Amino acid sequence: MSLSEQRTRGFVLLPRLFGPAETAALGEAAESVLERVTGRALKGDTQVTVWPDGHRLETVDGATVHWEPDARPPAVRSLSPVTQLDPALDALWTDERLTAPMRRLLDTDHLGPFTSKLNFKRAGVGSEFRWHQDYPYWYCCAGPDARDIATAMVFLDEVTADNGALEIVPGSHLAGPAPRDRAEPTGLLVDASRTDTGSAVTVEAPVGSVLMFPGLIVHRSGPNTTTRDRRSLLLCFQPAGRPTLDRLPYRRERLADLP
Ligand SMILES: O=C(O)CCC(=O)C(=O)O
Repeated sequence: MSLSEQRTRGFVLLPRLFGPAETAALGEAAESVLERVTGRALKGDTQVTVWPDGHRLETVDGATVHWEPDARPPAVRSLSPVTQLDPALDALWTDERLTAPMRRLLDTDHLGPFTSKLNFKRAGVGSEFRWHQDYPYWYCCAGPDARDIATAMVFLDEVTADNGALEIVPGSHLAGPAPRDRAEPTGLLVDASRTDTGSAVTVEAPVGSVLMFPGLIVHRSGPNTTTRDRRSLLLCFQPAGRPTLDRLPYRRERLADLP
């Protein structure tokens, strides 16, 4: 695909960018980081936040555990930021296999980190993530610089439609911020009744593949209804020299700037 076709479509899938042994090692690092952080959380060593949608977040030493809302026993939905907790994860920020295509996507010569996240999407309990753009989340913190943030999603397990593959609306980033669902408590999700998602594609991929997409692209993922986890590591890049997410205050009032 040419660069201009890629820019029009908005996302790029790089199948099997990481080999099986390397991906397995990243998966082990992810589980070990999770065990360490949740061990501290279970001792009550945390700062708890409950989001307007009822989701519970607990922060331990700067890493936030986002619990699955309805899982019994409790299961972790995501952990963020994470790369600072393990050298193998941290090394990915400068891995040319990621940075070369990301420089092209962001059209910049020098990249820096914005934030990182592990999404666990566990077998049977990983829940839906409704239609959204990442942009409003980033905009509340980074303001207009949020336009220059894009994500590399490294799949630590095979991704299929029934274990929660991403559905993406090609080209939706070109329309800018999409109308948000004002009836939804966080105010961050897309109003799917006012946004055309009819051309969405489901991105299935083998283990070790990487999906890259800009913050303005409209996407969702369904629940994991299988017996297989669908874990992923997300690295959000931006042009070098800008502050990382953890250094920026969350200013919800900025949502008033967006449709
Ligand atoms: O991992 C998923 O299922 C959803 C990922 C996503 O959309 C996000 O983190 O913005």
